[in-house]
Amino acid sequence: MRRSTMPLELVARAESNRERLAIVDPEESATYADLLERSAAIAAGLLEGRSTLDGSRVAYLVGPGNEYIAVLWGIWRAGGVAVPMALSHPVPELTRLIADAEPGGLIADDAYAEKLGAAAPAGAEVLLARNLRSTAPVALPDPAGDDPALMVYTSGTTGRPKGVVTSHAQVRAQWEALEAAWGWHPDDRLLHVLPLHHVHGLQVALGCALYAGASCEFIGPFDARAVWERLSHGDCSVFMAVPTIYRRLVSAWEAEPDAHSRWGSGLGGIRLMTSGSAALPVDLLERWEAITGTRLLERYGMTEIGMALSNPLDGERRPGTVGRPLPGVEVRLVDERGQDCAAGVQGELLVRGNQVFADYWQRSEETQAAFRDGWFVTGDEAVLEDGYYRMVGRTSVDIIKTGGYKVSALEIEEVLRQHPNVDEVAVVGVPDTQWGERVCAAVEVGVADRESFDAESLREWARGQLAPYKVPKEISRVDELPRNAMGKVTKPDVRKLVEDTQ
Ligand code: MLC
Ligand code: AMP
Repeated sequence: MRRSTMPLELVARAESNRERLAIVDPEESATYADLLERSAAIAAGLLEGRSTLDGSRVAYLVGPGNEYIAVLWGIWRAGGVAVPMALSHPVPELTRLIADAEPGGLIADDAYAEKLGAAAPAGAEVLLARNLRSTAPVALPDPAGDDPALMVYTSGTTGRPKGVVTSHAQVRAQWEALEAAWGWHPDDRLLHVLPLHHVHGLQVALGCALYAGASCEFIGPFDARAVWERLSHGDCSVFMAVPTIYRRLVSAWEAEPDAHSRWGSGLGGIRLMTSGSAALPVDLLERWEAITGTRLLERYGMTEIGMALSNPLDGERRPGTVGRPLPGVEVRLVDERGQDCAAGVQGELLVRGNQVFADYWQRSEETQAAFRDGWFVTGDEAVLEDGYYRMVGRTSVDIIKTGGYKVSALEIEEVLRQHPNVDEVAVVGVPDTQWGERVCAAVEVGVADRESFDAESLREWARGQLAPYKVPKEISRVDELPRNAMGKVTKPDVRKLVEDTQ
């Protein structure tokens, strides 16, 4: 028997907030009533007379704003699995993801229809969001809690990105943990600046705001001055970003002393500013506090688990740490033998709880390998100090975090190897003040091509194949990559070599 846990509690809550403002976007704002009406019409349009999409995946490429949410909710309300695609991805990368996801439907807004069409398999139709309207009301299905809701692609250590499938109950558990911990309230207004194809922008920011009945405002692609101007109005209460964005906001502040009194005047309305997706350097936390009077709340999470650890809303936010487990989350630190670590001893972080994902799409072996005795193995290293967790690194050198995006060195290598002049390549992350880590590559090219090798034209080629944040910022040509006795490329040596040549 299907277990009903009212996964679309989101819809029930929206019903009770009908008149409240849900979305503010540069085109058109929407109340919860508007979102309910639009999403029901989209669901009906997707169903085309069927009773449910029954877990079929629907990939969508839609810019931030109220149409995005209507599409997301419409997919859920039709019983489908929402698969957000990245606006910044070039066609070849979208093509690879769509081929992997095998979606039963594709939706785009007017601005992105051509791009999605170019990435779609031959004969597949791209539905235009604005055309998905049904005039006649239809009965919508009631997905069970265990039914899949969301599939977000994230780079794993195993080359190509994997689809992380999360059920309705897990998605809801992720919102509820943060609602309880961070005091989300219908009177909140979130200023939203993050991409919507990853959990930070989608689940932690947008999802929680709407679950709580709050308002979420989009102001276009991230622009530091525009954010300061918007914050200066004093009516935004919550802001969430990655450290690179805070670094940029600090730079914009420092570059414009004449704007300080105006920009600073609206900060009194802010009750919460959070940082995550990458380590927040203590100097940045301190600089931010000196400018704004607000101490950033740093938290830790991952696509597969939602948010796991957080500094407190009230109480001490300790610089350089990610706090304690969120409500409903259990964590452990284990050594290489799988034994629990004592306080003060670094180990790998394992996580368990209702918000942990269901599986990697069509990768049962990788799903199995990701869990140990029911605990999800994060690949992140941490240490517990005086009751607070501090992140200390990752178990794999092939996972890089750049500007808050997780990228797989192996995936980038696989793509660069397809260039005709590249014989072999090694990709590494190099510490960087702006990006946290910067993606760099060392390439071996054939003897005949060495003289004519041009790193910039290789980067240009890579831009056509890979998401912009995966394109190496620097590419160094080497005669031979460093290898160990077994012939395996040694990444720490590559990193040193790349740093030395810059
Ligand atoms: C853009 N570029 C990046 C980059 N973002 N390069 C490396 N890393 C990034 N993150 C490229 C651009 O394509 C461009 O390349 C050059 O860098 C400068 O671009 P820009 O215009 O200055 O960058 P911008 O578009 O403004 O983007 C910067 C940013 C963005 C910080 C706003 O990266 C961003 O929104 N990051 C947030 C990512 C995020 O939400 N992660 C959450 C994952 S979920 P060129 O070659 O054209 O010069 C997760 C779980 C959790 O991690 O715990 O939250
Ligand atoms: P993603 O796979 O894109 O969801 O990224 C998740 C990864 O981001 C985690 O595995 C961590 O490596 C990293 N991460 C998230 N938050 C933090 C944080 N506060 N400090 C350090 N690393 C973080």
